[in-house]
Amino acid sequence: MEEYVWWRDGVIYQIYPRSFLDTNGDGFGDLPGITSRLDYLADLGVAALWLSPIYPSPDADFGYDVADHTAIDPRYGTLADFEILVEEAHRRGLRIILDAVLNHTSDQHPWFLESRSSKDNPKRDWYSWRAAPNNWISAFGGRAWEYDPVTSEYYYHLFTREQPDLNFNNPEVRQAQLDVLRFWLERGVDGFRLDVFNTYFENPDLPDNPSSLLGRLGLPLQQHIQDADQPGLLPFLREMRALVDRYPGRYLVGETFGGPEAAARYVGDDLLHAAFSFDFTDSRWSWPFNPRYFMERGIRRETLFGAAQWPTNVLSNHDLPRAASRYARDDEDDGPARLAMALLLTLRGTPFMYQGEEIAMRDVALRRGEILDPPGRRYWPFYKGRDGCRAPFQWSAAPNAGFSAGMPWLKVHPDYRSRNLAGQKANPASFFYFTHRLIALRWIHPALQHGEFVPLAATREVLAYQRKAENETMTILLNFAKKPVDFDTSTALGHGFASQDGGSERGLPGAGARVLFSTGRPEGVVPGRIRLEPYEVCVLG
Ligand code: TEU
Ligand code: CA
Repeated sequence: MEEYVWWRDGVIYQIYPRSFLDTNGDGFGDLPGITSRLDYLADLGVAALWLSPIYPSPDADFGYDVADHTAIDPRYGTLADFEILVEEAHRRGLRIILDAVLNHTSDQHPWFLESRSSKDNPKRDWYSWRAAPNNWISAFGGRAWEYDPVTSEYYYHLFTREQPDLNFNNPEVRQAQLDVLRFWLERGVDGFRLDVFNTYFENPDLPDNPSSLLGRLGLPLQQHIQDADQPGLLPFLREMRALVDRYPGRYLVGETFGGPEAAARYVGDDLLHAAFSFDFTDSRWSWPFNPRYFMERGIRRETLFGAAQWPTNVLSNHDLPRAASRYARDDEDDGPARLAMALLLTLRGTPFMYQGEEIAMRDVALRRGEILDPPGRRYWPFYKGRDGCRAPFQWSAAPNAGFSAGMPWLKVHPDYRSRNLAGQKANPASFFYFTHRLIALRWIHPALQHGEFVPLAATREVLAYQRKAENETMTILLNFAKKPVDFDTSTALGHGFASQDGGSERGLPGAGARVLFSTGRPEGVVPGRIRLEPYEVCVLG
C-alpha cells in the first residue's frame, strides 16, 4: 500500500484572499475571513490552501507587486492573524501554501528604491539597468524597459512598469530570496507556489530575443530564449529544493507560462515537486471542449511526465476565465461545469481547485470603466483582463453575496441570489454536493489519487479512461453531449487508443462493474451497454 502524500493525493484549493471573505467591512477580504471558513474548507475535503499574495503591495498588479516579502498587508491583517490562520489550519489537517513572487518586486520595494537612487548604490545590480533598451517585450504589452529619470537609465520589467525584475545573476539577490522562503518556513508554511519561476534569470548580456513568426498579441510575439529558461535556473531550483527539504513534508509548485514540456523539465527529486502546465486551459471558447481535446492532451502529458513525475490539474485560476464560464453554453446550464470538475478530480495529477469552482461560480461581466486589471485596460475590447474570475465569493443571498458589509473592491456577480453556497448547501442535488461527493470518492479510492492513467476511448460524445492502482481500477465515463448517448463499456477500445496488449488485459469494465458515482443513474451493477444521460459523469469500480 502506497502511503498518502498530501500534495500528490489531496486537492489543493486556491484562495484569492481579497475576494474570499471580508470581516471588517472595508470591502476587502482578509485573513480572519479565511480562518473563519476553515471548517467549511475542511468539510469540503481539500488538503491544502494556496493563498494568492498577502504581502504589502501598492496593487499595480493586485498583490503580485510585492513591497515587502516578509510582512502582511494591513488590509489582510497582521502577522499574528497569519500565525492564527496557520495554527487553525493545521489543527484541521489543512496545509498552507504561500504565493512566492520572487521574479520581481514592486517599484516601491526598499530594494528598488535603493537600486534606482544612484548608479553606484550597492543594490544597483539587484535589478537590470541599461543605457538603452533591448527588444524585450512585457507580458502585459509594450516594451519591457522603462526610462528612469533619476539616473537616466532604463530598467527591465517583464510585467507592469511598477514590477521591476530582480537580477538573479547577482548572488545577493538569490540569497535574499532564499531568506524570504526561510522566513515563512520558520512560521510553519507548508509550501510555495513559485510565481513565474522560469523567468528568474535573464541572459546577463541582455541580447535581443528573436521574433516569433507565429506570435500574436503579447509575449508570443517573441521567442523567449534570452529572458526565460536560462542556465542558472536549474542550479538555483536545486538550492531552493535543498532548503525546503530541511523542513519535512514541504512542497514547491512552480508556475511557468510554457506548456507541459517546460513544466516537466523542472520537476524532479532535487527540483520542484510539481509545476503547472496549463494544457487544459488554453480553450477560451467552448469549441475545444470535447473528448478528443482532453484525451490528446492527457496522453501527451503522460508521455512528457512519465510515471516518476507528478502532473497538476488546473482548469481555473485567478488569471483565466473560469472553466464554468468557458464551457457553459448558457448561464443556467451547469452540465459542462460538472464535466470540468470531474476531469479536475479524476485525471492523473494534483487537482488545483480555484475558490468558487465548487459552486460553479461564473465570471462577472464588467463595463469598460469598471475594469481594473492592467492588461485588460490596455487591450480592451480585444482582451478584457482577468477581473472576471476575481469577483467576490458568493456565500449567500445576503447583500454583496455575504462577502462584505461594506463596498466590495470588485463587483459581485449579479447571479449571487440564485447561485451561492448557502443555497447549494440546502439542496442535495446542487453543484456543491456534486463536488463534495466527488472529493469524498477520491479520498477513499487510492486509484483516483495516485493510480496510473489508462486511456480508453474518445468518441464524438464520450470520454472514457481508467485510473489503476495496485488493487483497484476505476473507470470514468463522461458524456460531453447535451443528449443521451449509448455507450458499450465492454467495447470501449477501438477509437484510436488501442493498447498493445489488447483490451481484455486492461481490465475493461464488463459485466459486473458497479456504478460508484453518477449524475445519471443509481449506484449498482451496470450492464455492458448503457445509455449515458446528457452530460453524465459516471464512475465505475
Ligand atoms: O502570472 C504569470 C503569467 O504568465 C500571467 O500573468 C499571464 O501573462 C496572464 O495571465 C495573461 O493574461 C503570474 C500571476 O499568476 C499573475 O497574476 C501575475 O500578474 C503575474 O505572474 C506577475 O506576477
Ligand atoms: Ca477587510
